[in-house]
Amino acid sequence: MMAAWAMDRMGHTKIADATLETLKNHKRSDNRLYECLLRWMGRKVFVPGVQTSRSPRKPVAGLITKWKIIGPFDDKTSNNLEAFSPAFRKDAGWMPITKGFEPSRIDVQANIGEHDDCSAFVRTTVTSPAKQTVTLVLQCDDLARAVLNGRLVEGNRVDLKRGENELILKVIDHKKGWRFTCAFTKQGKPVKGLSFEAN
Ligand SMILES: [Ca+2]
Repeated sequence: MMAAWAMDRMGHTKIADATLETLKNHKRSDNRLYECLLRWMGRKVFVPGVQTSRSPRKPVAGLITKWKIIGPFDDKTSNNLEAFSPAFRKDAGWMPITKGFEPSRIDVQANIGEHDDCSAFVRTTVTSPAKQTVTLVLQCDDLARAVLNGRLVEGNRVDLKRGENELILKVIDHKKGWRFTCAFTKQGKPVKGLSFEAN
């Protein structure tokens, strides 16, 4: 497994893929490590023995994909601004999200590794052409809470101001999978004219 990872790191993608393919059918003692490896390498996750016949998730139109991330943190609280304090630290080491993009969500573990009972923060700058009230679509495995322009969001109706808006999410994982979905909609459709920047 580590050889595949090393090959991938060195840019030998084809050799890494071939090694992963042989590992796929190999009788391994640690499927969880294999799954973790696939995530780290930004590959599609194949987990032997796990039911995969579930219907695929519908793509989310307007899914926001420009994010920076910090984490993991031990804290899983989200009921007040205090719970977001690591995201407001001047020395927070924000990193761009570069992996784990799915049509309906973003895999946190593809970016910061596999962890349980923890949280991470993601942030994006939303530029709106006008002041407007929109719907925040926010889903997470397992929990998420949003802070928009320094205020904790209650419910799913939010006011965007004209120009730049700072959106920070706390995405919380209890066990195993750790993914989130975030979009702005109006009458069920992506809000027109919004742009997003990870900065
Ligand atoms: Ca989970």
